[in-house]
Amino acid sequence: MITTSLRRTNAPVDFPALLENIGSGKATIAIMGIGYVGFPLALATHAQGYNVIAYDVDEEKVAKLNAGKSYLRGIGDDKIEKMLSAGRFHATADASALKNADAIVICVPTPLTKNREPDLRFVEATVATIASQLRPGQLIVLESTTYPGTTVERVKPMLEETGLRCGEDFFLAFSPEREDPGNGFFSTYSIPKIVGADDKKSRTLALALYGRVVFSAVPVSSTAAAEATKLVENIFRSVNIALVNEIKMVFTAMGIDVWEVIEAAKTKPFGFMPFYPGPGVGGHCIPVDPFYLTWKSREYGMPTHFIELAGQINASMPDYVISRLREAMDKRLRKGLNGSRILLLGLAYKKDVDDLRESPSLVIYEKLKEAGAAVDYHDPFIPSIPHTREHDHLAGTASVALSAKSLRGYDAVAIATGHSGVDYALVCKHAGLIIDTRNVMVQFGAQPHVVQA
Ligand code: SAJ
Repeated sequence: MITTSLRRTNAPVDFPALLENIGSGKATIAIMGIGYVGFPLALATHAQGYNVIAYDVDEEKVAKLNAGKSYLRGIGDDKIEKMLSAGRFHATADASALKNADAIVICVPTPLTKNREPDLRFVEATVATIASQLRPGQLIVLESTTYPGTTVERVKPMLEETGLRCGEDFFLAFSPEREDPGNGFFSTYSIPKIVGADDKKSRTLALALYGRVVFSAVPVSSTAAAEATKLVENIFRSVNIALVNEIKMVFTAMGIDVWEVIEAAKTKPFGFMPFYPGPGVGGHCIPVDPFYLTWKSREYGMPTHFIELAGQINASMPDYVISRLREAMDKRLRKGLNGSRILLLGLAYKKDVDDLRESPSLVIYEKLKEAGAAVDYHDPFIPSIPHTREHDHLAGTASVALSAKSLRGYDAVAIATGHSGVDYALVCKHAGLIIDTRNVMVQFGAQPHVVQA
């Protein structure tokens, strides 16, 4: 650890040179956390000519990157090989490499603790690593989704403990990630990027970086405004998904097809945005991010009714799906769940991704087993269940193949994720009872053995 006195040099930072370096693409950019956010960002910064240091604590990821091997669906080995052959790219787990970076971008997870409170341990560990190497003339950007105030209250003090001053010796900004895994339409480059900083120099440098890496860098007045923007984006989704889930339950009780109603409402050319009911809400963002604001708002004595109610409704959907399954089996098969055989179609948290994080399908899977059902799953994107924090005892369970014979062997098939590429005609033809949470079966017209859930 360089002592504070040594770290501070009296020579002022050559700000114009740093700005020119970053703005022209000649700079070295370190990206910390090479996951679903950091990996695309490394590609996007490299594509703009920067020298990219891909830092990750996972030595296996580092070795794969340096060997030109991808570990993320949607990013082929060829993309890494292209970076390696162009040079200007190196992966490392060695923090001392950070000293060579003109800008360091933090892309590590921000989950919730078991008590559903912000868990900033990955951010804090990463900032501590940066602080151990921080030198004058570096821009630090936090991209991880977090509550308003994190950059100023948690990140900045840790970096200023080195004796270096924010806005003078080093520079600090917040720019929320907007990666949407599996979205084939928008790329890192084509998604506008919010950029917030709390001093002019930091904002100028951060805008110079993102202004080159993405097609539109959108400045906001502070890091808190940038942190808040990302939360609003995802709270908006969580609340609207919960609303449509509640409406689904009401209309189902009324014998109205909520999917037909949404399609009809979509014909309104203004003032309406469709959301669709489902078996619950998964992923690394929507079930998590809103509660970062709930937690912070308590500090101001402000309630967050919508956020908490939306979370409750969305979290209750697996139980609703199972109640609809029970009802249908009771009425049609005169059978309970105990001792039944159920096939769960789709384990991933959303269509056409291989990501299980917070997936409601796993909750449904566990609850069906607790009810005494024998449960199999079929998911073309998940050949076998990987290790997960909450459902680790399911790790290694394999996806079963679909066949006329196998389908006929189940008391019911529950469609939880509407992946493309599944033979739904085979399912429709051979499954005795289908519980459809994604309206996938609508393509076959009204089917007496299909129950919306
Ligand atoms: N869901 C519904 N009904 C809907 C939309 C989603 O039940 O109408 C469910 C999905 O099945 C999934 C969960 O909600 O289980 C989350 O879905 P999502 O479409 O929000 O997908 P995410 O979690 O990948 O969200 C990301 C977010 N991106 C970032 O945070 C950078 C979100 O802001 C994006 O808007 C979203 O992708 C997107 O639009 O795809």
